[in-house]
Amino acid sequence: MALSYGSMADSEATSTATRPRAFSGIQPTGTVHLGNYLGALRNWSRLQETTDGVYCLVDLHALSVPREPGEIQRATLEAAKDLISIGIDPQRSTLFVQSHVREHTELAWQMQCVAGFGELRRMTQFKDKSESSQFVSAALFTYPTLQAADILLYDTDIVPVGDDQRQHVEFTRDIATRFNSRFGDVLVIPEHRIPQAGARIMDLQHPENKMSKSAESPMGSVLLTDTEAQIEKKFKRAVTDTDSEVRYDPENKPGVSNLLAILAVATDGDPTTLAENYTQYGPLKTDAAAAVIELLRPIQNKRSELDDQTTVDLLNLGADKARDVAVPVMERVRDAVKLL
Ligand code: AQP
Repeated sequence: MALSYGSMADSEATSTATRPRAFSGIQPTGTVHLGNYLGALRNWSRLQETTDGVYCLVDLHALSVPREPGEIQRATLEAAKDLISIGIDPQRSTLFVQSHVREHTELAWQMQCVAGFGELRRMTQFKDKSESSQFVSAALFTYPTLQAADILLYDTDIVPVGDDQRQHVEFTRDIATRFNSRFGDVLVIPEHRIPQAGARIMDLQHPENKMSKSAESPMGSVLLTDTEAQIEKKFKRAVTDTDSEVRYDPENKPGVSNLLAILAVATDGDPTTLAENYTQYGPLKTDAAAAVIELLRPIQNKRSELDDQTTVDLLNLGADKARDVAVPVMERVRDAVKLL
């Protein structure tokens, strides 16, 4: 299959050293959902216009909870297709798999050596995930140090993420600053870029929780691969509340506010203003579903054109480009730490 992603020369021409660098990652742990897209991935795609984008499928992070052998392999390929179809251009940006660049785990160790046990224990994602798991791996606990390494290995300026990752990016800044104060001016201190709208899309069945790949009910998450009928059904069954007033009030009316937020982000509107158009939940659900179907249609069309081999080739290209940046940064760190 012949898909055109431009030439290498094109990519070099657009990726100039003067652009700020954006880095972010996603776990290949299931089909990308609407929360991932509106909270992070749409921003990744847009930032390609103004930044040098480095986007990573963080397969090693996915191993921090028990998985069947082979599960992550397939999911990584599918997640790569998701990212390409939402608009990440593997020629213009760097799209790669974390485990293909060994420097991530080496830098993660250096980060563990400057991170405090107490600060890791305060991470809300660890608290949430460890409470709901039977087996809590050491990797789940040190997860933010590997995430810090992912970011810092690319001299990253901007980290486009959803609101749930705010604390991890703050932690990255803290430990990078600590590392620099011990070893010299080695690491670039990054900033998060969290969208004003869509930063926390909630589960349609449990609107008090964020939409998540590991959600209990499949009806709570809208997947990028869902059919029109599935999307309509999920919105129709979305949990609202007992009274029937349509108002944007995330604290007191989380379900309705989530529907308004989704409709607003999908149509570039404002949730409070949109609420004035509705007196009942039914039409709001119908309109939110229709807007999401329109939003996802071009992504789904593009995804159907991608095959496995093309995707693997593009990821290999990405790994080469990622190593070009990561290897010298890791050398800088080794030199600063001064081992024999
Ligand atoms: N609900 C959300 N709203 C807005 N942004 C979100 N993100 C995740 N959920 C929402 C952003 O998506 C990027 C990738 O995050 P991830 O790989 O951690 O995906 P996940 O869906 O959040 O997965 P879980 O639930 O944490 O873990 P698993 O895979 O175990 O189910 C990030 O930028 C995140 O902010």
